[in-house]
Amino acid sequence: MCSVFRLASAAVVGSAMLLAHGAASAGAVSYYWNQGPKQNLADPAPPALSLQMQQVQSAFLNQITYAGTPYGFESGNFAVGGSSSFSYGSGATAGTASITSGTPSVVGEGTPGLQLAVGRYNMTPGLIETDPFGGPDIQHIGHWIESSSDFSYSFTSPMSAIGFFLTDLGDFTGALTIQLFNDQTLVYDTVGDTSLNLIGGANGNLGFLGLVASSNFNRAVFHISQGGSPDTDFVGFDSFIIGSANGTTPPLPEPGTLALVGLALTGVGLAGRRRAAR
Ligand SMILES: [Ca+2]
Ligand SMILES: [Ca+2]
Repeated sequence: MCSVFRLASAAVVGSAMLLAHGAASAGAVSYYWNQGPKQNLADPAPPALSLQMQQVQSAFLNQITYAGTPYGFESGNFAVGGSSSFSYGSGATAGTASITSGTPSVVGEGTPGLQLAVGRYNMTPGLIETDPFGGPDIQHIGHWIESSSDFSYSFTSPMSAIGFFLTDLGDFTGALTIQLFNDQTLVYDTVGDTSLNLIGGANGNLGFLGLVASSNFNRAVFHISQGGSPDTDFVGFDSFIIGSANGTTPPLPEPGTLALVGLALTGVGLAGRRRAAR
């Protein structure tokens, strides 16, 4: 009932405002935008973000608290073919995100046979090529994770917000759905989120998805279905943000508030009847 109230009021403001403010659904508020293909796939630098992309990302970031910078698989142990695990948070919220099912791999510059033109690419800004000859450098630049099949991240410290860039979604009719769990309890499922249009597009398209859940989760399941042949539609993921809802989302109506509204309506009705009686 509460989410119905949210959706009813949000529908009034129009789709553009919906995007900028996030769209409410059972379990989470979702923020998604896809700005279409990267124009120059041979350029290792991340593409400029469109205004709408920036607005959607900012709207998500405004609702959450997170520590550190987005996790972009560049430093530490994120060599090509290496670990996809990363640490997040600080203090009491510090934790580790680890792959607990599936096999997304860290790829990027230095991946044998991989051409940038396949459509997935790094979204970590500010990286500088240190190889003076411009050749592949395995250790330092331009990494992301990608997969064409399901995988899961588990979080040692439960959190309530997750955001990341998506590249090359749906150019071969693949589709992505995401489920957030707290242990075995389903917190949120993109499948039931009618406010979320998680579409991809042409080769090299760039999306950003942010989810602010209404309760904590400790596992995120990424389900990639293949519309065509198996393993044809790979999806890239980069710049993960793991955080907590900061409580500035508009509060849902409390039962007490609804009761007061009910009383007020009853009062109006009584007044109307009294006037009619005169
Ligand atoms: Ca990266
Ligand atoms: Ca793809």
